[in-house]
Amino acid sequence: MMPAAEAGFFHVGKTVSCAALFLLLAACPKPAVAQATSAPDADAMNMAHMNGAGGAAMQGALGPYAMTRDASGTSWQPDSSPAQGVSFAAGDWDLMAEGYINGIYDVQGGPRGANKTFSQSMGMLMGQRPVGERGTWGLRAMMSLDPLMGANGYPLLFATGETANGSTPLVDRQHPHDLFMELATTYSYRLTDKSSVFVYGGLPGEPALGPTTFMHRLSGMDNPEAPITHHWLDSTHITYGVLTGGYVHGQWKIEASAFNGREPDQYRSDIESPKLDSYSARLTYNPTADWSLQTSWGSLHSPEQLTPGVNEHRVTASGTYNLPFDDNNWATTFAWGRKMNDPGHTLDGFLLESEVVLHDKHTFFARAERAGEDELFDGSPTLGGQVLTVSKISVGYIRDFHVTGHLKFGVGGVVDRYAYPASMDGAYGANPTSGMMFVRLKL
Ligand SMILES: [Cu+2]
Repeated sequence: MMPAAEAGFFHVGKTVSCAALFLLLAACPKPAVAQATSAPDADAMNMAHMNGAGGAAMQGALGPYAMTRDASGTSWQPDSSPAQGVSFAAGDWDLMAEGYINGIYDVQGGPRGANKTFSQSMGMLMGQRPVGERGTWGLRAMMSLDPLMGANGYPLLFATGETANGSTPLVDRQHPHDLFMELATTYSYRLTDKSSVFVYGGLPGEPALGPTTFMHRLSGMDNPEAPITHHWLDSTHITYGVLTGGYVHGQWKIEASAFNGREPDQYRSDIESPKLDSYSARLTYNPTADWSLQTSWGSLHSPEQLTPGVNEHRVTASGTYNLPFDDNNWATTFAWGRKMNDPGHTLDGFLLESEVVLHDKHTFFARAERAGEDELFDGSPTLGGQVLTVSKISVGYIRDFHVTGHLKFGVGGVVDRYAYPASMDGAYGANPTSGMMFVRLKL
């Protein structure tokens, strides 16, 4: 197999200087989209739907498959997913940068709602290079300026999990993400033209548990609201200490992780000391270029710092379907997560989300969720400790304008409606409507 860097990826040597800052990257000249000069292991990669710049002959970070399959942590998405961000080469390294910054006005309705103006962001730089005949070494850094929004995050009805001050839980609020969301490295070793073994280590990193995390899922990444099922599905995406090992064979991947079960604390700008006290395993199958399916199981030691005596077992299953058509892309994810608190309740969460991007200008997105919650009324004599089933539906739209070759400026909005038991009307009102208006810059 030809080293990936020579295999038709575009070479823009001088862009090395652009690598550090994604805003600088936006100003870089748009690299020409090169045709693949050869297709190593073409039979092993499903080339049917390859679209997007640079992906055509690139191998994935974890094995001999199309690079477009790689998503957050060691998770997979459909091979037909469009390449994100900006790709370029520097020496033996193939690099990719992506990011966005949202400026948001948030209005959550009803008596428990609140308003807030804040910004939310993510910037990511990934690189990989061949090592010897069969090895691939990868590095990944992902950061966020979310800590600037304040330790108590932003108002989001029915979102629970983590803490702002170390003493009270965040309820009806989404926690900010940490400054360092992922600092990780991978090494994969190709056994045959179809199979490989790999290791992944991160501080912080994402263990093999759940679907691709929401800010990287094509079906939901443009919705500025975190899913209220985040802590049922993908809340482990920032974990201070992760070691994963896995095996890839064709369309299949099996992997297991040891990781720190504790969620990040309220200090969002530090790097917490690693621990490996929790375990997970995940089986992923991409049956066609347009599908990615996973099921996973995890045992989390003491995830919540406010209830350290409670452990959690989690099972998830999800499927993502991606359909590129003309210069458009439509992605849909269904996911189920079951939290089994020990001691405590067994709680199910369901998510269905979909997003279609038309001509890189119009983004329509929607998300429906349903979750059994027991943290909304902590300490209440009537509803405290009960499992209450809450449903939420969100619909939104973004209009993007191209600023430079890689940078888009967008204006968007999202509206939310809910359903919940009438016993909650006193706290949440009979019929609240929430929403966000936002502007964004996106690579
Ligand atoms: Cu999160």
